[in-house]
Amino acid sequence: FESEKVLVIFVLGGPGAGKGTQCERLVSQYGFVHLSAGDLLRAEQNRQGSQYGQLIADHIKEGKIVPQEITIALLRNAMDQAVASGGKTLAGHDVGPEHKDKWTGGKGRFLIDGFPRKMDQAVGFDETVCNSRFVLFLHCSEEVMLGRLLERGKTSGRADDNEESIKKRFRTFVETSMPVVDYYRKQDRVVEVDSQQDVAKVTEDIRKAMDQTFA
Ligand code: UP5
Ligand code: MG
Repeated sequence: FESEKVLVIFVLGGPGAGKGTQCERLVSQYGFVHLSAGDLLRAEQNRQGSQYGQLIADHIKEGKIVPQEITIALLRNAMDQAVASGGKTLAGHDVGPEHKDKWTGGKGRFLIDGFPRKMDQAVGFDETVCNSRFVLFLHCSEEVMLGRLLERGKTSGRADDNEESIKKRFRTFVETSMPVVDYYRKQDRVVEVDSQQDVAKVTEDIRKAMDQTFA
């Protein structure tokens, strides 16, 4: 796809801040395709014949960042697929008829959730895929995120929703991912929303920021 025709918004925030939840609530209104880097990695981990399965599993359990080449290739592939099919994803999502005009002639718009979370990924994506329009940063305390993730861990089946892995994810977030947010802040490209509020209020705050972009 041609990078100038594609709009990308990065959605960042700590583990359990609510990135996935909020992205799901925004897709239908604005005609986005939502791509979660973590979901793409988990799908690749489970894909028959993947040469990266074990490496991805080990990184996720330890809360470490998978080498950027793997994640960027998965994102690019998913973006290619969505643009080529006019807004459909391999995972079966379709933007729906009311948004088809945003997905014709090679155009497309994406919410990319949980990426970039290390400086080399931010630079690599900018250089090889495209620039993001802005960065939505969901702010939440560790205490609240821990409570959410332990609760979700009762049913999620995620290998990293246990106290030990969660603590490691928090450390990686502070040490490795916050510098990325600060890098975008210095460029004045960050919109910050308090994601400790209830789900609907967070969505409402995000919509205000979105409506300025799409006005
Ligand atoms: N919940 C959500 N919002 C709420 C609210 N306002 N009030 C009350 N409850 C709320 O939400 C988490 C839980 O909280 C849910 O139960 C939800 O109902 C509730 P969710 O929307 O899932 O939060 P999210 O921010 O998406 O949390 P997630 O656990 O997915 O965040 P992570 O960033 O930890 O996970 P991700 O899947 O992005 O990455 C996992 C791992 O993959 C990383 O640790 C890393 O090892 C690897 N990775 C890479 O290596 N490279 C990448 O580029 C990306 C990932
Ligand atoms: Mg998520």
